[in-house]
Amino acid sequence: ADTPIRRALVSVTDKTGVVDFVKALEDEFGVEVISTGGTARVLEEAGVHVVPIEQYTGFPEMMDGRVKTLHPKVHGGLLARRDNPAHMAEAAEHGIGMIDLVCVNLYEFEKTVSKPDVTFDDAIEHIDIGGPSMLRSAAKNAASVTVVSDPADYDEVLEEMRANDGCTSLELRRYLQLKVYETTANYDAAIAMWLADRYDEDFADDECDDAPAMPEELGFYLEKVDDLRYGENPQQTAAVYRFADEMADACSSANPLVGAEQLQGKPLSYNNYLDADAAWNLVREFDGPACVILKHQNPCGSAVAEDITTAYDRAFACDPKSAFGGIIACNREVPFELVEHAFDENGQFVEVIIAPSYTPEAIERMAKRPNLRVLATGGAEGHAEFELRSIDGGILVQNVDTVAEDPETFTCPTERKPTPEEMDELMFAWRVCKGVKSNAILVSKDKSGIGMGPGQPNRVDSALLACQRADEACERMGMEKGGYACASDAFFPFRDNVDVLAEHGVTCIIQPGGSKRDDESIEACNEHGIAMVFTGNRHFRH
Ligand code: 93A
Repeated sequence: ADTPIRRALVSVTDKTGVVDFVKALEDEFGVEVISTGGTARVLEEAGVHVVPIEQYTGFPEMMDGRVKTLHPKVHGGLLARRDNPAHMAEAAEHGIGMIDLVCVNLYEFEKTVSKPDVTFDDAIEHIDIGGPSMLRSAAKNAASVTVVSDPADYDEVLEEMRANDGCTSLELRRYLQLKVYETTANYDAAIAMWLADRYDEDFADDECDDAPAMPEELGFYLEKVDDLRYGENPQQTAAVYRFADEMADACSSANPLVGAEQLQGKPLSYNNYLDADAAWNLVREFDGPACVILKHQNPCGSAVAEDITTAYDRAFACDPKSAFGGIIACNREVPFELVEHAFDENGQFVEVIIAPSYTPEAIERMAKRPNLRVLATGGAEGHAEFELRSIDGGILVQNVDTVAEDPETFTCPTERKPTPEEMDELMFAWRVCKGVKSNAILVSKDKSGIGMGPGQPNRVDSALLACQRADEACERMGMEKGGYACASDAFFPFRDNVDVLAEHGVTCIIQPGGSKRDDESIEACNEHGIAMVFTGNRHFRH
């Protein structure tokens, strides 16, 4: 049968509700309450009398409070099995009284380490040892001991005691027991994660030594190229593999990214690989000299020009802010001037540059930026036949999106037809748009992708973003706003997209067509004097 609670130990950092709780324990149930320094002070100040822990154990709190409750009189009183005569005899022999209730919440470790200027020592001091020890001792003995680790449970404990002559039910004790181990598990996990980060910062070398090893059978198709420092985030281990044999034939292009020669710089990271791949696959689509600057999978700068340095300059001018920390991809040999423009004194920070090749002068100049990763692919031709993506429990395989874009097969349903110059511009926008995450809207002018609206679930938002960026670019470059070409990776479901684009000075549009409401979009174009071209195929990129 349950026995009433006679003695409690209260030691809390979060003092919410503790005064009322202890008052009730003492006044209503005559519980003897033992308490630690700060908690005792708060209670005494509120006029609640408690037994100081040092009086109870006969030991002072010591070592800056590191040792206050770690004592056999505490842990013996919590762990002794009340139904075990030998336990009870040992307790009596050593003068250990039973503690029936523990009310503890812990030093605020997570709150402490979330402060931006936290020191290592300060964090360590906020690792609670005595608190979790008491919680765990009491929870282990939940058959007899009530353990309260959360102020939210004070009322329920009191209510049960009121209803049961000062006892709690086994059901409640078991619930509180479970809650303790969840609490201490989370507490230790937070400590371990924080320490792991600090350890990496202070000691980790560049390689993660436990990068994922592919199952052996896959070794037939895949060869490990390198362990990566980490994956998309530091808590993820990672490696890069290359396709072998027939897989290589199907899933690699003539000039693949994996296998490109790295001329200098730190090893590529996981994200570098992903972004370099997206940039490289986009820039190689163009026949003329083209440059793409890519960030987080999207081309924030893109241009085609008479020479590759001009293409770079224009791509950079599209959005210099976003270009910071980006990936530069070129489809022509990179000359000295391009490097000079990209990396002058106050030049931008670039993660990776990828191109078919570099002139010797360019290579010499880039050596002044030893961290810059420089990749030479040897050429820009070709596409893989298939691409693979992993999903939970399997992989998706599809042909690479390489449909031949033949303007002869395009149609123009609007009253106004695009001029040859507009058609040229539209073809450029259409190509870049293919490299933008869906829903993708790309606004261009003078063969520069100055406005990008990537990855919005709502196409109108993509259109708005793209137009705003384009207007900003014009302002920055002192160009007149408007006169834009616009590409959309998929059809317009409603005319609202056209209206938004028209408002911002788009004069021609290229899109797949094929919506049930194409008529509405066509009508909107006619109202605004916009020339619209239907390609008949779309280029989602998820
Ligand atoms: O420093 S400790 O790890 N050593 C202990 O022996 C100890 N006993 C209780 N921390 C310890 N506590 C913790 O002190 C409790 O978990 C509680 O969070 C806090 C309450 O201290 P005070 O009553 O002095 O405010």
